Amino acid sequence: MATRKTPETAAQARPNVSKEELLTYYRDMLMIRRFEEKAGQLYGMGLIGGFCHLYIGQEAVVVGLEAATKPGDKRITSYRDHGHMLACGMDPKGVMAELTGREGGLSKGKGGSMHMFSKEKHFYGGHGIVGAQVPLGAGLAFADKYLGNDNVTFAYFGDGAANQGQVYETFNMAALWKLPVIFVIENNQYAMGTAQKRSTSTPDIYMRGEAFGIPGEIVDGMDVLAVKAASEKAVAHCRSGAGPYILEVKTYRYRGHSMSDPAKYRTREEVQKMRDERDAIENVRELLISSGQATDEDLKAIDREIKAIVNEAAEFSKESPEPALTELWTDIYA
Ligand SMILES: Cc1ncc(C[n+]2csc(CCOP(=O)(O)OP(=O)(O)O)c2C)c(N)n1
Ligand SMILES: [Mg+2]
Repeated sequence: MATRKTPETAAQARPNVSKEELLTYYRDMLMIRRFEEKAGQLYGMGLIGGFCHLYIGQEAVVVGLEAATKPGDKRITSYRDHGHMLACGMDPKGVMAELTGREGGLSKGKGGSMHMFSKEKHFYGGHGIVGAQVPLGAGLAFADKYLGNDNVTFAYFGDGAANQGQVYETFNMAALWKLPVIFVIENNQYAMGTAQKRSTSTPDIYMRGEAFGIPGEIVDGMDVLAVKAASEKAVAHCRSGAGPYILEVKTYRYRGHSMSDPAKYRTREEVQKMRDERDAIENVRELLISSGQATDEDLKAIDREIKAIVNEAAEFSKESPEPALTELWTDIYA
């Protein structure tokens, strides 16, 4: 097996990360992974219908970004949204029951994988139209600016979505009006079966912000500490009233685009290499163990706790009843 590259450098570069902090990120990333593995199983059993896009491999992106948020901050993303919901504190039972289309789901079983919301946690979807969440995210930031608070909006989108025209219309308005929005490009290198180099004229997408005067940077999305540090910087910029910021987070999805992806556009070896050498959860695990901050047994205990929560969510998502027919014409207009 190939050697890992991140833990040693991460330990050297950031010696002041506390044990508690590292354990929190470990736990939060593992929660997303175990949840998604379970969702994949339920899909295979026919309990989840329609589309289902898993976040496995990308966990460090949302966990690192959420680490710099405060209550009141907002987030909006695409259809690859289960991890974002868990990371902002939405109930795993409600997320899983939405996937199975049940009454106990966060959209009462009427939205499914791609259409879940939480006003309480300021999670504004879950959007199936590629790129559509980007202008909506700017709108959320506009509202906060108008109200005069210091909240920040995180608008997540993919490398494929970054080629949508509406993204650049949004960049222009966000820069013009100095909106407190962080544009997070989750560059997982593929848009369905299309590799970034086949679809995108430049290797680094964040540079497109320059045309609008929006600063930005590249972030290693397989290193949760690097993501957190970049998030803090971007948040400080936005809260200060300086306008939008772009974070292009380089990441990788281990599973197919959705559950129905034959994955013929890349080799098994490519995926295995990322898992072996760069996995974000494994990196934090090794950092905790090599620095003597946790034992293998401590981390196994965390895994058992998480599996119990996820199993409970799965049971709930099977037992919760299907929505009543009368629910068909409710929740249509706010
Ligand atoms: C406007 C629009 N065009 C096409 C599609 C079909 N489609 C769904 S996902 C996707 C790829 C998007 O890739 P990316 O933005 O990189 O996000 P990722 O799936 O990698 O997270 C496409 C083309 C769509 N849903 N909406
Ligand atoms: Mg992509």
